[in-house]
Amino acid sequence: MTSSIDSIFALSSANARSAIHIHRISGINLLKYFQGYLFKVKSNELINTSLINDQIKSKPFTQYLILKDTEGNIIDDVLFSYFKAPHSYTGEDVIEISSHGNPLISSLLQRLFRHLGLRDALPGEFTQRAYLNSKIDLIQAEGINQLIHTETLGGIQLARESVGGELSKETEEVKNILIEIMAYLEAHIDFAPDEVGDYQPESLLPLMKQALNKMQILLKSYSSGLRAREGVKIALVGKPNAGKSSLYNALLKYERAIVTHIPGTTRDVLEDRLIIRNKDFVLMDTAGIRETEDAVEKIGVERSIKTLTKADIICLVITLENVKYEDYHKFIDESLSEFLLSSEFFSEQIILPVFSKMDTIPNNSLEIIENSYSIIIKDKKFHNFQSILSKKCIFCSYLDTEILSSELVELHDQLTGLLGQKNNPTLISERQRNKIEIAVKNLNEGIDLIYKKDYPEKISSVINQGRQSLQEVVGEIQLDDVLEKIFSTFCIGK
Ligand SMILES: Nc1nc2c(ncn2[C@@H]2O[C@H](COP(=O)(O)OP(=O)(O)OP(=O)(O)O)[C@@H](O)[C@H]2O)c(=O)[nH]1
Ligand SMILES: [Mg+2]
Repeated sequence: MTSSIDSIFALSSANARSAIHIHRISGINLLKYFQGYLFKVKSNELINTSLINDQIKSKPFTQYLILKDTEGNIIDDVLFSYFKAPHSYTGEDVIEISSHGNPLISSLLQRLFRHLGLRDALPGEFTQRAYLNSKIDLIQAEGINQLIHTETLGGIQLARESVGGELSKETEEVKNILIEIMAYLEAHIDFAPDEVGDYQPESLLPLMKQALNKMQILLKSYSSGLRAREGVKIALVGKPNAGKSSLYNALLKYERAIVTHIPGTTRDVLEDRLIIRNKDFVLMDTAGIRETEDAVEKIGVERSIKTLTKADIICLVITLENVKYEDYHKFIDESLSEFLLSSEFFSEQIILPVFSKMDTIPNNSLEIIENSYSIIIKDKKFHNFQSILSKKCIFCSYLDTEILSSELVELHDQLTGLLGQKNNPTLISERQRNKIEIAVKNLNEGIDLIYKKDYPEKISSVINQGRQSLQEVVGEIQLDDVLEKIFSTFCIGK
């Protein structure tokens, strides 16, 4: 089936000078448009397009051909591919023409397409047609869009999984559970107990809890997915001169931040992408936190504190460079207290103490520091931070960040869960999350109604609302404006 009446075209590759340009066309009976314009390369023999149409079935037709304009002048020699409906991306007839990548050639081709009666495609219109022709569902469409736009390796992995249909399958499973619940309720609304058994709504609770559990796992996957997609955010914070900017540069492997021996060097928050062992991070360097009368530094300190709220991992950089051996314990205790107890901005961040400039302190002090740290964090005053404060501390210097890198990779895995693995579907859009949240709310309401021994009609109606919301996740949406909003974020030609 097809919902479209006109045939569309677009340049699907970037319109820049390049080796090739790919033009895509989708519509009905497409080959007839090209009758009279396609010729064999060597013999210049006219191609009979109706013959191609008769010959091919599910496999695409691809041939190196000459394409001419309305006056019989050669536009270009092209790779001409024809995918016959429904065996194509959109489910309609699709033609893909690979020409030489000169914008001038492409404009000549587009002039011909318009002359033939084809229309310029809107952004995302090919994928929209694929969706309308049931080639993909809405989750897969969103996955395709993210596959193109994501800037991280994690994002690619998640998008690919979405296109693969794992999330669609999981959503469908939950939806089927809700349908099973509704079937039970509806049966007891319509039929007498001697026909369908006694009405025992409590027997539905295990099913409802199973559905709820599945949806809660999905909701959780959204924030882990977001981190994998956008990069886990690391903030380097601490006192002035602790060595934050030096670590920033060492991790990025180039001199990005200014480093001097003067406390208060960094004023602004710096932010860069960082990839360690194929894991995406966003690394942030901040101004050293201290009381200051300097107006500029003050703003820097305020920004540092703000950055903390955005971070997933806070590396609290501490140096024992100028601390006497016997004062280590006291200094670590004070540093942690000062940072943790005076702030109200921690919620779910992981706080990782990083002892810097380790080349300046004796090698044999590592164990002492480790021991002191593990004793200090057990103190009652840090009770509220037990779940976010790392159990181990990290040692590094600007010469050696290996242990820090390994720990960051481990925390990345922890924060992003087991994303990207089979059977572990992840929500990839705010829209999907919103729909699942509504379904969770409906289901909780249904459970409440069962406990209150409310009418089956009312319970069924609430569960039905949840089912509808799940249906909208995969895309059984009637609202055109919602669809338009989704597809308008796509590229032209996709
Ligand atoms: N020996 C040694 N010196 C270091 C190390 N890291 C930083 N330093 C020195 O310590 C001083 C301060 O380093 P920065 O990286 O600017 O410290 P910061 O924490 O960014 O300081 P502010 O921006 O002022 O908050 C500089 O003179 C660095 O060369 C290290 O690992 N070993
Ligand atoms: Mg600095």
